[in-house]
Amino acid sequence: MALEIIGTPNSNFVRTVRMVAEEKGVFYENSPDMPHSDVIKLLHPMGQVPVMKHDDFQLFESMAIARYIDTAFDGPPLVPANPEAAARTIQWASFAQTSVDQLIMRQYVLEYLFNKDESGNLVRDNIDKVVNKISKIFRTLDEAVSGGYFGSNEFSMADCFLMPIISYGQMFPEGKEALESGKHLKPYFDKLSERPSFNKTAT
Ligand SMILES: N[C@@H](CCC(=O)N[C@@H](CS)C(=O)NCC(=O)O)C(=O)O
Repeated sequence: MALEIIGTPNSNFVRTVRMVAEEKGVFYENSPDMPHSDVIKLLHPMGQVPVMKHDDFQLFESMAIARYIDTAFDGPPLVPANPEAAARTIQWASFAQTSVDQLIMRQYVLEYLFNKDESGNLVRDNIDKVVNKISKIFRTLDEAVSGGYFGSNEFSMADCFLMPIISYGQMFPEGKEALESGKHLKPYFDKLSERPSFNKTAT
């Protein structure tokens, strides 16, 4: 059976693992189930997406899925072979999956998308509490991509974790300004936005 990536395609983490599959040239199907749907609750203890099936092998957690796709299939490796370079790649991928995702996606983007009052107007309270942290993490990211890619001078799995988050973050004013105020991050974002793996996974 073909690789099946399960989860709504507008999830940044679903996009990450799809980007990994696209970069590897692996054929896959994307089933667009929502978090906490009956299907997902059977496959992930917290009802989160993405989850993956490959024949009778099942996985949850985007890092595990990304590593599986990278190592179980042919195609360009997305984690270098050298132990130090590999650890560095996973360091930045994990940083994106945890700290960057928490701040930019959970505490900023989702607030813009869903925290509305009864009349449908944006409630900014939580956004205003994190704007300084947003600027700071964008500065960290700006420095981290100064070699051309995320923590590296070669494309890697870390870029697959970062790009979907930056893509969402720059849709809103503070994120856009933070992206554009750095020296390296905007050129990085523009360059990687041209990759087929990024375009084919856009929603
Ligand atoms: N650590 C998980 C996080 C996955 C995650 O947060 N997915 C979001 C969609 S982007 C989700 O399912 N949210 C619903 C929830 O957390 O209840 C991973 O890396 O796969």
